[in-house]
Amino acid sequence: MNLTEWEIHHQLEKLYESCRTRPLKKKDKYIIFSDLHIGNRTSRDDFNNNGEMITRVLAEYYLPNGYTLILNGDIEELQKFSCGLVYERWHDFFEVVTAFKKKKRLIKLIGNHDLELQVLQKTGINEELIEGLRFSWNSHTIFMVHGHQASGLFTKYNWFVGGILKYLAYPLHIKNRSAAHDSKRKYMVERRIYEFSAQKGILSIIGHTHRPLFESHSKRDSLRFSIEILLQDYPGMSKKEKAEARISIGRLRDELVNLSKKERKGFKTPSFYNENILLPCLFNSGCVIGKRGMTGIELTGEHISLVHWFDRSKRIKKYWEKGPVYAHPDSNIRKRIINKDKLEYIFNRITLLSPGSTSTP
Ligand SMILES: [Mn+2]
Repeated sequence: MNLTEWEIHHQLEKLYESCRTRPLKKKDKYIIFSDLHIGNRTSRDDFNNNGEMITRVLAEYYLPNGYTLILNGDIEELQKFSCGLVYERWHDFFEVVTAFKKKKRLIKLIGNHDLELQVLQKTGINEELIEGLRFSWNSHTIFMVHGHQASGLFTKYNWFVGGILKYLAYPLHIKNRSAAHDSKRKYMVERRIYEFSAQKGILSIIGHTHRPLFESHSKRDSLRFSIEILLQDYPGMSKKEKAEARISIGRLRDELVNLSKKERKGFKTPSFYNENILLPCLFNSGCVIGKRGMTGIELTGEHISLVHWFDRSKRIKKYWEKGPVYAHPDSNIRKRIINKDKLEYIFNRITLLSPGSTSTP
């Protein structure tokens, strides 16, 4: 049995009201990763894809560059593996997380796959485990939550589902049918948190669905949007700008064509918000277990960016390296910025485009 829409909304509201608020200051720097699903380091462990890369990126890039690490849920995969094994096998990763904690630069949120941690003895990196977090930025709010709280089924029966997965499904090698694999449920979670955020005029950052979202746009929408803007600006560009724009348009077009091919094979990435005006209030950091790298969100007092880290020695798309890319020293590790915008611009749009804006001074 599922929760009703009203119950889910009420649950989000309660969580929103109860969580701590911290100011987001101009010089602050946060990196948000979610959905690591860390396992036992065997072939059945999804974290194997990028586990070594994220360990290095955190230790050599985000830690020395002064970022605070936000782990937004589904960090330890406790529906499939035991806690002790996860920490033991990925000791090197948790050591880096502990280094952030020692500098008081770690925030860890709960997800549905690591929900067990709530009842286990909270020590080390889980000492201050939280369910939600609010940032105040000028007079605005950024709300952070894993996202399973908006999925009726998982909230009420997570223990049951977890038990089944670990003790029954996993030994029989039944594929994990969690929200990430069920596009309809994905859509519902995103839509509910979108509506919740739009109604409140806040910006929300979630994980859980493994689908990176920037300003409520899926990858397909973002690509179309970027092409459209470049085409509009094209006539007024200088010769040099036109040459650069042609390269960018070509790259975006390739990516869009590729996405369409994938969709025809059955991977639907729907543009699901049937609204005339889409508010840029929903962001999703994606996940760390992708075959072609990991995505995360960088948040500073001025900007928000969706970033993609990948290993260029692995099978990657050729055009990914054509744009501005950060090359991590002495490695094949690369970072590209998928989207970036000013917080001020985003909040202006959220405020001015929301239905209630005409009545507030
Ligand atoms: Mn999840």
